[in-house]
Amino acid sequence: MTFEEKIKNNIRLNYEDAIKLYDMDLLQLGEMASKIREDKFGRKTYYNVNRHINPTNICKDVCQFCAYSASRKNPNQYTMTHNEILDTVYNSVKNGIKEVHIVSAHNPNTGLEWYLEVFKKIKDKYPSLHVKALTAAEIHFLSEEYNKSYEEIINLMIDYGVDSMPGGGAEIFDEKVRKRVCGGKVSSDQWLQIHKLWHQKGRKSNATMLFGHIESRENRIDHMLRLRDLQDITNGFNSFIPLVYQKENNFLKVTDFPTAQEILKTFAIARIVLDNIPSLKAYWVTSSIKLALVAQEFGANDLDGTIEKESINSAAGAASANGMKQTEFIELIKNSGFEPIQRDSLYNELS
Ligand code: V47
Repeated sequence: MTFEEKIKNNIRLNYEDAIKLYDMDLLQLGEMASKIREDKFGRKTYYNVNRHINPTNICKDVCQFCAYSASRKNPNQYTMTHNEILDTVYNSVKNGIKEVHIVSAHNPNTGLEWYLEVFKKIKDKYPSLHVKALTAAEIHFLSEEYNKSYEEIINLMIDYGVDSMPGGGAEIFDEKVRKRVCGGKVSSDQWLQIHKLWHQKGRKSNATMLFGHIESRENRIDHMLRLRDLQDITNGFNSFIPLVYQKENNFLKVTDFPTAQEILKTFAIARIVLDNIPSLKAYWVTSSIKLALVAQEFGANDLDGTIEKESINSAAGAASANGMKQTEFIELIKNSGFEPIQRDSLYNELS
């Protein structure tokens, strides 16, 4: 049976099938992925009006790919006060944001309350603003640092007003590669366990995959299948986000970077293999906006959002420091032949 026949007959692709997809012609693969995308979303492409805030870059972990974290000797280290964070949120709310996406480094100096209380302060002032915050890597760090179980941290997040969890910290699940790129932080099993617990509370999250560094195609498929297995149990992931590795200012020695063709194949394969995660996000920050627009023809139905300011990937070379204007976003999606739809954080259509 061909891949097309398997997909048509709702027969899931297994690991061996999925690896073989990489050998297919790009356009043929794109056609298969596009068909699935069009059946689910037509020509609609979702985006969100959001703001990213990264309140501290002081980190007790050292991930080899990370250009954002500052060691304590780094003169550029910073930790925002709650008032500074609230001022940022205030200015962004005036600009119409519907979501604030708050992700920090693993700072052992602030205390647990600094991490959590700010969510309550934001929610008290802006009850309808969606707070997407704390990656599984941060939850693991807080759990170890403050001697609390994952469930205790998750219950606190809910009490303090976190609405959904971002997908960061997943990196690549293969244990050998993970050890080389981010040994010491949350393990793959722990990352999955934390999202499972979050989903069991009736909450939604996203899942990322950092690719284009030292991982293999096999590692990417393995990563997707571990997510697919968890999604079968919880149905809690809203979107899958392949993050393209940015090479500047970090410790990882990478010599071979993925071609645009390899990136687009990875998007298309994710759309085909991850049959149970509804949205595929082309995060324009790491793929570049041009490739993100092309990725719409390879299965992507979501381009994330306006962001306003971005520190993690821009530190590693991405052209995202100042976000994107909503009008520009809309024009770009329209001009690429798709229908821009503003969504909320849970994928309800707004306009
Ligand atoms: O976890 C760090 C990645 C992630 C680099 O859930 C890098 O909606 C590329 O998770 N090159 C944080 N990537 C960003 C993230 C995210 C972004 C947008 C939307 C959502 C969502 C989540 O950034 C980290 C890490 O995997 N990252 N360094 C780098 N050099």
